[in-house]
Order: sequence, then structure tokens, then C-alpha cells
Amino acid sequence: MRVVVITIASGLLCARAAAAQTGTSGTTTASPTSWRSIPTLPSDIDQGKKLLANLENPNAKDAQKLCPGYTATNVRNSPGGLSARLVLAGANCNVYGTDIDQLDLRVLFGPKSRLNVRILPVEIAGEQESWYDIKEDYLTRTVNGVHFNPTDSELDFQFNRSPFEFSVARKSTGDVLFSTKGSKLVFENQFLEFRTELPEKYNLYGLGEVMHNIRLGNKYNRTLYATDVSDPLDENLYGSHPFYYEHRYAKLEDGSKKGYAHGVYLRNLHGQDILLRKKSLTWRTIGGMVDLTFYSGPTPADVIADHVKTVGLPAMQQYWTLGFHQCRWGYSNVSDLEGVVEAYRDFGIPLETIWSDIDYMDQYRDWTNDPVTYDLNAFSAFLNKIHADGQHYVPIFDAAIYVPNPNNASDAYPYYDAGLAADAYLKNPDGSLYVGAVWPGFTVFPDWSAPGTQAWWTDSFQKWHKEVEYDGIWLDMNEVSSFCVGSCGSSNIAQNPVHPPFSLPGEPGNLVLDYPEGFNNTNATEAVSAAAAIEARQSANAAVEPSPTVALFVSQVTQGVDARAINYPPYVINHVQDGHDLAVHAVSPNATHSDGSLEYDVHSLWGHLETKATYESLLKVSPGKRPFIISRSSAPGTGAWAGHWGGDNASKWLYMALSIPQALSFSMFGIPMFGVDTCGFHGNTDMELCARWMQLSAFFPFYRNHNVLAAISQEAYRWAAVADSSRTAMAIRYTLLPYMYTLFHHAHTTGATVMRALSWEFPNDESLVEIDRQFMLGPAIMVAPVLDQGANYTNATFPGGENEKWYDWYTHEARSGSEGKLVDLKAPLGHIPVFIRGGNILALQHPAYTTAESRKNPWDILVALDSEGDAYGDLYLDDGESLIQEKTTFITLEATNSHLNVSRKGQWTSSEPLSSVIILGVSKKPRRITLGQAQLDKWSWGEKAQILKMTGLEGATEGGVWSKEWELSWK
Ligand code: MIG
Repeated sequence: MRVVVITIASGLLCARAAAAQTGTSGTTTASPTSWRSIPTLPSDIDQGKKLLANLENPNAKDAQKLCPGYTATNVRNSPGGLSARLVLAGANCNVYGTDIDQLDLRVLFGPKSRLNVRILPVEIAGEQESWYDIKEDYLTRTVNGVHFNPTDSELDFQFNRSPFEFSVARKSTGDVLFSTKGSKLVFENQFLEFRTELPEKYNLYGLGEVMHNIRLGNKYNRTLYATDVSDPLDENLYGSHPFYYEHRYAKLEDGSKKGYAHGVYLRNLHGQDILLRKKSLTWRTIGGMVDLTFYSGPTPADVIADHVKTVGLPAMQQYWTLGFHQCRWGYSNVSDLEGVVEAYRDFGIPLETIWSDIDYMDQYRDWTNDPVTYDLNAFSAFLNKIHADGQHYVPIFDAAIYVPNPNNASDAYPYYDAGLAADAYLKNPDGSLYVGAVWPGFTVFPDWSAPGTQAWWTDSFQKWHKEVEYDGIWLDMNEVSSFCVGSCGSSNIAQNPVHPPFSLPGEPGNLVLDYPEGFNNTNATEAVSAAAAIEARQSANAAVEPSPTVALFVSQVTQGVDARAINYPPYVINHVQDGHDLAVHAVSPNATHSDGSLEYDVHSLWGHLETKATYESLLKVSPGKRPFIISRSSAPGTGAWAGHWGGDNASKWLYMALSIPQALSFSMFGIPMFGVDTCGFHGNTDMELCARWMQLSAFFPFYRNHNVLAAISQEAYRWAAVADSSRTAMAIRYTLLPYMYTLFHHAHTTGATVMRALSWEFPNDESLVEIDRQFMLGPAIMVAPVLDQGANYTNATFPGGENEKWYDWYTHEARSGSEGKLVDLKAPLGHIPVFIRGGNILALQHPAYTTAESRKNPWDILVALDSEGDAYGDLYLDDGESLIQEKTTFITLEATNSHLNVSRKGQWTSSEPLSSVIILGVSKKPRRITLGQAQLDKWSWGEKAQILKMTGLEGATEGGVWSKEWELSWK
């Protein structure tokens, strides 16, 4: 018997131990699940070549030294911009592919905040489709300048003919935002390199998906290539977003600072390295073309909105999706789910949605339920019950499709057959099916370019919905992941079903023994035994010999004119997977699509396109309703169809802290519906971490607790302190739901963000460039969580200076800005510091157990006056679920001169009453208060607190608080 341990790329979190096996296809030892007694894939099936990434190779060829660059000729003005021919300025260098001798430069302006610079091979300039470009229905184009006059642009484009260099400047200030001066353009069929100068100590943000603080280092590398990996720091993850913005601060004559931001988006999703250096940024991709869009800002909010509008405005969410979601890997049957739903109810902790991980599936096959543990009758009864209670259900859905064993008639899997008949699967270069391996065994993968795929996909989701009335879909493994290198199953499908080449968490050799940092302080006894168990496991592993590598790779592409080295491109990006091999843990680069494209060129779009297809399907499953999808992989524009969660984090304080910059980066990428696995995925959580995290995530747009198989349970009711903390934070969240929903409306219509960095709200304040341990939810709410183990206080900065007003959420006590200094805040366990920014009006609704019940509750209006005595707020109302709304209402609340004016537009009606109005920052005792014509006598005012409270207003606004326009004055 041999056991092999492969350490997952993150190294620290989850040792993926290979299944114990005898010989090559031996049966495994006894296991709790029946499907375990099946052959196991060889453990080394996921090992590729060991390559040296260019970035780690000191002897790597330097294209800047070896290549000639280009000369511009034939320059002419064209509608909306200019064009030129770029000609290679010397002998071919062919460093990482073949140089392209002649390039087309196309510069296009319009609208005034955007400029697009495209450089593409002349040979494809007239072509509709080419591997150099991304189809427009995959990723939208950014600029349409045909009727735009470049002189109206906020940006200026300058270039030098020989050597060809270009720059982009902000017209109003003359500031050069991007300049390739002093560097060469390198354009080869498998390698692109260009560099821009940057100012010293630049503040640069974005370029995801990567785990990192919000501000990127100035000596730092980033790699983008969609991959299935457990959230290692500073490595490429599930999605690719080649967009950054830079924030500069100009000194004005009076000594004050003014912030200017601009954005840069590279519309190229090939594998890429981005090199951030002291005064420059270098972009290197292994294919595609230069397709750069510049956004002029000038604030970060302007840049982000411009980018989000460009790639696709985010989907409007159904109201209920903003409720609290509970998930875990390891709810092994329907009664597990029932038990969790009941326990939440018993403990009085709101639960909106219960989720299923892969446990529900029949042998991990999509669109099926385990006939015993998730029996359809019992399951339907359960779903009927939760639906009747106003709750929801969302199952996971895996990207790969099981291939039934052709030699076993009882292994039939009709969903596969239907996809095969629709010719919906990726192929090998020789036209045979590409067969990888994922949870169910050997699998195939949908091909989103094939004409029959969408109909089969939709039909399958519709069929399944007749059996299981799900309310949304959670898309996993869509990078797209495969547990083996190459088409490993091509000649092996007769072995199906096979077990993945590693054991599941909790199985022998892969026990979940880890605890959060500081656990030894809070629970010494348990920490000691966990440490002993980890040590025992490590010494057992040390005794095991590594297995030899098997070459499983299928042949290179030989067809057609594509002579590129597809499987092993000459430039090796710093890909996180073992050996930097692009084929490891993914469908391989040579998988071939029906439109002729290769996975090499479209890999990072797989999840994006699956999300789009699933969105289309859900529109058919539940006609007229906004689809609810959470996807692991994403690309620019995925937000138009789905939200995203932060993937496989760990139950560590570090990961809780990093969830804030994670969320802020997805705000930048136009995917506002974001949250992370609250209380942590890998490893065991503990009471303190889970209590803090349940409170923090309550202020994230997507609020879900999720846990790995075999870790200790972490539902909010498992510890009294976590239950208390959760109830407190959820009550605030549910009170704020109308506000969050309104933020989503703005995101959906204008590209505004929901979760915001402080530097976006205070763009002239340079002290905020790195602040990512506190954040804002919209313009009005600031959250300053405790992120450290054992702490009973935290510190926070209060931007805005002495004229800014910040009000404590709980006490309504006012304070002014802290002038860049950190202020200590008391925050014992159970308390999360939250503040309201003066100048905002919040329309709040009394919280209830579900969002549906909350929507029927009375309203409070909280007016937080700024130092001038003014405030503004708005509220968007609709039916909460329809894709196309027949009636909506938009309420505007304005306070000035001791007067509140509530105006409305639209036809949506609701009848909930007003309950109270509270006004913060009222410095003088009013003599008389009137609401409409009526004088109010139930009110109080405190000299010290400067708070004016009017309660018992239920009868004051006839027909409901929002049914008519009204006014309130306190003079
Ligand atoms: O290879 O379905 O990120 O949330 O619990 C692991 C099991 C597959 C990865 C997801 C995680 C989910 C897990 N999945």
C-alpha cells in the first residue's frame, strides 16, 4: 500500500492526501460513502511538467534587450481617432514566439472620459474572428468613437514614430497617465510586452483576482489565469480582471491636496504576468493583442463606474438574496438541512437561505439527487416547507459532466447523452471528446461556442427544477477545473466511476486539524491535542515515498495554421499550479472548441460563459425573475449575471481581514454581490473568530457562512456568543436592507459601488491610500471591525477633517474627522463599530426573521445632519424580484434649514407606516414640529446629545409612509 501526499498550492491550508490504494486500481479502505469503494485515479494524474516561470528565472531572455521595437508609418486621422501602421524596426527577435512584422494601430476616442488603443496584427485586421481578439459577445468592446470628436476628449494621445512609443495624458492638468517612453513594444504570436512609466510611490489598485491588501506593492508581481486553488496569497486565483486604477494627489497652491484617478483596462484574457516596479508597470501576456482602454476619472468612483459601464452593469439582485445564507460541505441528508433550518429558528437567528454543497448529488453527477440521502419526495416536502416559510434553497452545481461507463448499462446518465447528442462538449485536437476527471470520475466539459450547448443546458436545468425547486445556482469548479493533466480519460472511461486522486477532508490522511491563530490562548486543552494530531500526521507523511510522474499529455496541436506551442508556450507565466504548467488542475490549453478556438486563448472565459449560459437558463426556469447566481470564476462583465464569493479561504484571522480588500476589488470589477466563507472554509473555526466574522460579513453584500467537509460545525447557533453577535449584527443588516437594495439599484443603473474604500469617498485625502481594515457601505455607513484575535478594541480613522460629522450607529453620539489619525474604539466581543456619515438620510425598516417579513414592517427615518445642517438620502422600491418591473418608486429625502422634504417619483405602492423620525445634529431645541399640516407633540430633544426624536408616528402618514410626498419641519 502506498499513500502519496500532494500539497495543495497554497501549501499551508489543506494537505490533499492521495487516497490509499492497492496497486493501480485497488479498492480503497472502508469509508462512510458508498461511492468510495470504486477505483481511484492514480494519484499522480494531476502532475504536469516542472517548468521554471520566467519571473523566477534569472537567465530568462529579456525581450526589451533583444527585440527591435516598431516604427510608425502611414499615420492618418480616422473617424473618432487615428490609425497607423507599425513595422518591426529591425531583425526578428522571436524571443517567446514569432514576431509580427506589421501591426495596425487604432486609436479611438469617445465618450469624453474614454480612450481606446488597439494594436493588432495587420493580417487579422479585417477578420471577424481570430485568437488575437476576444469575441464581442464574450466581452464587450469598450469604445465606439465613430462620431466622436477627439478634441472633446478629456484625454490626449501622443506618440513618437521611431521608435514607436505612445503616451496618454489628462488634458486638464497635462499629467501623463501612461507612457511607454523608453521601452519597446514586443508583439509576438505567443508573447506581448509593453511597459508604462509610473510616478514614484504610485497608488495602484485592482488587477485581480488575487489575495492581497488593497494597495498593490511597488515591487511586486501579479499573475492572472483562471485556476482552481485554495486562496493562496499573491497568486492567481479563480477569475481574471486585467483592470487597474491609479490614484495621484496633486498639491494645490493653497497647500491642500487634490486627488486624481485614472483607470486602465487591458481587454486581453490570455495568461499574463504584470510586473510592478519602482517606477513602472510591465504587462506580459502569452497571446492576444493590445486592447487598452483608459478612463479619465477624475475620482476613483468615476473611473470604476466608467469601467463597470464598459464591461457590463451588474445584475439587479432579488431582495431575498440580501438575507443571511447558511451553507456547508457535509450536510449529508435532508434531515441535516431540516435540523439546521429548525435550529436557526429555535435560536431566533434569521436564516433566509439554506444551501447544498455536492453532498446532495447522486455520485456527484450534475442535475441529480442521491436517491437515498436526498430522496426526491422527502426533499420536495422540505423545500415546500421552507418556501412556505419565506425561505430559499440554493444548490451547488459543478462544471464537469460525468461520462457514464459504456460497459455498464446500469450506469446510464441521460443528461450526458443529451449533451453528446447536442454536440456540446470540448474536443481534443483530433476531434475526439476531451475527457478530464473531476468529482464524479472521468468527465467532459461544455463548450460554450457550440451551437447546441445552450438549449441542452437550459433543458437540463428546467428538467431538474421540476424535481428540485431551487431558487438560485451556485457555480463551482468553473475555471474550468480538471483533476488530471490532459484528456486523461480518453481511453479510460470504462473504469468509471472513479474516485478523485486525493482523499476528501476528514478521510484518513486528510483530517481537519487546524484552528485559528490564537486558539491556544482561548482554548488551551483542545489546542494541545490538535497540535499533537498534526505532528503525528506530519511524521506519517514523511515516511511516504513520492510517486513517479506519469506523462498523460495528449499531442500538441498540429492541425491548420496554428503552429503555436499551445501546451507549453515559450514564455512561462508564474501560474500558481504545480510546475507552473497550465494544464495542471485544469482543462488543458489544447482542448478545442466548436468555433475552432483553443482553450489556450479562451481559458479564463470559461466560467464567465458558463455563468451567462446559466443566467439564460434560469430565465427560462423562472420566467420573469432576476436569476440568482454565485460563480467562482469570473471575468470582466460577469457581474451582469452573477455574484461571486471569495473561494476557499481558511478559518484564520488573516483571511477575515483580507476579505475586505477582496470585496473592494470586486467592487472595482463590477461584481458588487460579493462575500466570503464566513467563519472560514478550510480548517476549524473557533468561537471568537466566528463571532467577529459573522458581524463583519453582515455588512458585505453577499452574507454566507460556509464550511469545509469534516471541520467542526460553525452555524451561528453553535456558541452562545456567536449567536448573540449574529443576532445583533443581523438586526442592523436587516434594518439597512432597503438601503442596501437601493445601493444595488444604483450599481445596476449607474455602475456605482456598494462596498467602498474610504479613499473613494474622500478622494482628496492622501492618508487613506492603504486603508482596508475599515470600509464604507454606500455613502452613509462606515464599518470599523475588530480583526485581531483577543482584542477588545480597534482603531479607525475618521476622514473629512473637523467639519465632518460621524455618528455612532448605536449611541448616535457625534464626532468629527480625525485628521488622518487613528482613534481607539472600544469593541468587546459582540460589538462591531459602525458609524453614519453626517449628510446622509437613511430609510430604515424594522427587521424580521425573513426579508419577506421585513418588507412588511414599519419604517424609521434617520437623518444624520452634516455640520451645515443638511442631509440627503434616497430609496428605491419595487417588487423585489421581477426582471422587468411594471412599477417602481424612487423616493428622495432632503433635509435643509430644519426642514425634511420627502418626494417621490413612480407608481410602485406600499402601505407600511412610518414609525419614527430621528434627527442627529439638531443644535437648538425646536419650538414647534409639524408633519404636513399636523403639529407633532410626541417628541424629545436633548441638549447634550443634540438628538431630536419623534416616535409613534404610525398614524401620521396616511396610506403608508411612501404613498405620498410629505414634509417635516422643526423650527
Ligand atoms: O474541490 O464542493 O470552492 O466552496 O465546498 C472542492 C466542495 C470543491 C470547492 C468550493 C467549495 C466547496 C467544495 N468545492
